[in-house]
Amino acid sequence: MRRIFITTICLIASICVSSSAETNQDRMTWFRDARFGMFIHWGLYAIPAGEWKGKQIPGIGEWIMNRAKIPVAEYEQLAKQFNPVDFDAERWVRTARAAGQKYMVITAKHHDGFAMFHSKVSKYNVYDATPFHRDPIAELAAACKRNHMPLGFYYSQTQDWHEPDGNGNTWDFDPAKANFDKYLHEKAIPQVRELLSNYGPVALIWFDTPRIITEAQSKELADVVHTLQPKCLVDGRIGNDKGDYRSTGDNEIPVKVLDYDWETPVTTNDTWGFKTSDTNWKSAQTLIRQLVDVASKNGNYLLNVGPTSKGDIPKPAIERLQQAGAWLKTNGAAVYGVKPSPYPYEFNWGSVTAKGDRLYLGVVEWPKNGSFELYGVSNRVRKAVVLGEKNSPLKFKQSKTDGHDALRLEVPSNAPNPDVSVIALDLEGTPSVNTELVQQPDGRVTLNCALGKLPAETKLKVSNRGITSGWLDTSEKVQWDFQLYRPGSYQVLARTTPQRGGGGWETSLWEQGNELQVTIGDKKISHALGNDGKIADARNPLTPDIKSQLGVVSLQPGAHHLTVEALKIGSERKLGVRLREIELVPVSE
Ligand code: JFZ
Repeated sequence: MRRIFITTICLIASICVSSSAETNQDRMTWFRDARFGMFIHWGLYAIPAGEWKGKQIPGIGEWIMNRAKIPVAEYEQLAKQFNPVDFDAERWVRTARAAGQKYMVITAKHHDGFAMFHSKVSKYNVYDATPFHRDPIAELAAACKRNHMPLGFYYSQTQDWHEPDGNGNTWDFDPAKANFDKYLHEKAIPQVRELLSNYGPVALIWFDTPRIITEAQSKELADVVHTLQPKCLVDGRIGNDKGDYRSTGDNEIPVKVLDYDWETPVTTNDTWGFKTSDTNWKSAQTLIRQLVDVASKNGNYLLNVGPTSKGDIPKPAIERLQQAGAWLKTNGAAVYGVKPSPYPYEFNWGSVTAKGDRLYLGVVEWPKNGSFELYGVSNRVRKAVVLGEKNSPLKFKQSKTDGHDALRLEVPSNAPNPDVSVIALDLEGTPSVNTELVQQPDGRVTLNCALGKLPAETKLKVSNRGITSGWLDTSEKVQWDFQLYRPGSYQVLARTTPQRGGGGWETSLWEQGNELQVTIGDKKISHALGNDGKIADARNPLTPDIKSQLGVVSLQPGAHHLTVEALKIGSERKLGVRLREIELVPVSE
């Protein structure tokens, strides 16, 4: 009797688990361990590769149909030329594997509406409409299965420039007549069902540009995914907060640890889909540094490649992937399966990750004087080593200087690794660190707006990167508490960030005529924001900040409270104060 009861309970429980009762937490496990994935943007747009009728079309390659306003009837003709004879799914998967990437995501259908899989829902697909007459998604799924590589599909659920009822094509169709719900139910959902029914286990569906999708529609779509494959993840761009995890803006790395699951999609050059003219490749060093930094903030790094119309991943991308793979071979322990940094803020020298009783210090700026210092670790350190170095462990000393924990490591005078050198610290117990904002060993105090306090009634918004927007009113303020350890004179710097323009740094916008006031205890300084130089942001090297000196204050050690306000706000560009950080830099005697 009792046994029957238990069996029944188990049966009910297992039914629940195998349906959509699979919780978000269950689904996320592999994703949290993976940290590094390969994104593939591949479609008909690889044929024009950025050029239409002899003209270079500005912007990202996969948007060419939109940017050049190519009529559906003309764009469709590209299908007849699509014949990627070099396509070899096994080789792509091996490339990803050798790069240390733990999942792959490929465009099953991008905004152009062309399915890169054999779809029964629409003849506008790679199997039926091209001389290739193969299903690359099926081939990739098989290769991924052989190599135990999780595979996900990008699916553009809202924009579809091929369909009158899809969103985005304003040059062929009248948006006022579009019935988006019809498109969603007659093309998007049926195709998503195909993807989840015909290709084995799907790791995730990467929806994008939610735009006009309603909350009910996003939910319906997420439910379709989770009902067909309870383990399949849905990214945040499904819209209306219905994803299992969130995506940042493209190529955007947040300034602090985020307490939810997230991923940043990143281009290796400046385009997603292949574009012949785009040779602006990020260095392998930049990519490796970003990967470690993203992991330290609890995110995943989804690095894109845009294969050619022949089916080849461009050589510069392959080279960078190989370099990332080589770095990860030695240093992967600092990336895979790690927890984010226990510190809420960034370090100027690099990024921290954690696993069990270990802290990994990913050092980008290696000290020149043979000594590396870290404040705030209260555990006893058992051992310190540099990953990949056969030498004896590093010598170190822990002390309580001026009442705070300080760790000093003796390190080689040259960086062991030019990209990121990883110091692994074995601790007694799981890391316990001081999470207050404190003066760093180099004497600086960095106060990012994402870590500051805003007034209760504020119109200010602070972006993921810690940049304020909407600061158009002199009643606004940002405040911080911090600990200073050393008395002295400090230059007060403001770092503001220009608004990105369409064409890189030269076209970025920066407000003139802002004046800030900084109050620390009973000391007040104010200064107009001048352009005192550009400072590169090591994490986001493409968008440097502008540094402005506000004045010098002399401070005693102890707890301090700092308030920044705007006394004047420039009105020319209506950008307000785009403040990222206030920094105190010791004035050398
Ligand atoms: C979208 C697509 O339009 C693009 O073609 C590519 O697939 C990319 C990965 O995603 O573009 C976006 C979407 C969101 C932002 C920027 C570009 N964003 O939030 O900053």
